[in-house]
Amino acid sequence: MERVRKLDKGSRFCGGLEAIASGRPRRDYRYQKVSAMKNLDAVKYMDQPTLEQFEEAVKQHQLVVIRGLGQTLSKNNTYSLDLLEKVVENRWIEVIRVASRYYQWDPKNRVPFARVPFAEFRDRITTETFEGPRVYLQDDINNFPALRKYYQEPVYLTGRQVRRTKLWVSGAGLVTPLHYDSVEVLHWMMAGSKRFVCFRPGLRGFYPHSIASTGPSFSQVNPDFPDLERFPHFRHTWPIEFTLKAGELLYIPAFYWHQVESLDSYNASINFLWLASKGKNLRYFPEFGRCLPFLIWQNQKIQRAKRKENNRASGALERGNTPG
Ligand SMILES: O=C(O)CCC(=O)C(=O)O
Repeated sequence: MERVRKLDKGSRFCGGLEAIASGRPRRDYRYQKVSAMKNLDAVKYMDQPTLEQFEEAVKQHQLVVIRGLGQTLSKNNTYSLDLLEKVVENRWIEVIRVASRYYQWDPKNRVPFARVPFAEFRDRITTETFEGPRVYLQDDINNFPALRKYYQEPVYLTGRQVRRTKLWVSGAGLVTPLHYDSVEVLHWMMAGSKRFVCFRPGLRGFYPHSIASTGPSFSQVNPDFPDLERFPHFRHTWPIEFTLKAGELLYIPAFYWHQVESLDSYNASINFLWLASKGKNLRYFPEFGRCLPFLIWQNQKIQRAKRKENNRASGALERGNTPG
């Protein structure tokens, strides 16, 4: 019997009616010939789970959306541009600057990061057009120490050594290319919403950039418009698509592929990263090995940032101030 089932109208997983209504491309290429049943419980929705219940899901290596916590975590509930402006006080921030909403970069070079004053960033995201050049704030939360007053760390981070916490702020339509992280991620949507297209771990079908490139964990395929002549095996992959709304937290297990589209005119989120267990790294060894040089580079960057932070703090103490 033909096991292939055509995902059609309005399916949560194929960008059907919903996609047509929103003007997004309707996917009708062959990789959508997915067993819909297979994806039915690909995302586990949990209402204010206990830490133990969450741990169980982490063990299952499954995508989890946690609901009902937004109110508890945010201490004022409105993560607006105004609030950020107040917190950042027009300091210089790190953004990526790209030519269009679907961006790729030359894998021989680094991602096009730039430093701009916050006011310039604010100006740009409030005036940029859907298809024109874009900026995306993706910076370490340590550069916004005053923001910590406005949120509480989720209880699900208890007992984990969080390696990095990042703030993400973007305008509508911006798409982070398909990639996987070799760390575990908890992505908390503070304002706006994002469309996630995820795939279970694996290398076949995803055509990641070369191991010698600056993006060995980034796919060359754009799942919204896959070039199946160049990337024929991509048709055998199974997308899991869903929208993460403000107040929700998404657990992305290490090595899961994800492409992320910002949907609202203003989107803000914080993500927390911690190292995957040795067991997971062993289980996904080919994926892990591919991004080892990147991990080492990132670790050095984190250490440098920590040293800078310590120097700043001890400088402040010497001047009789407490660190910010
Ligand atoms: O929000 C985005 O644009 C990308 C987020 C992401 O890749 C992550 O949280 O791991």
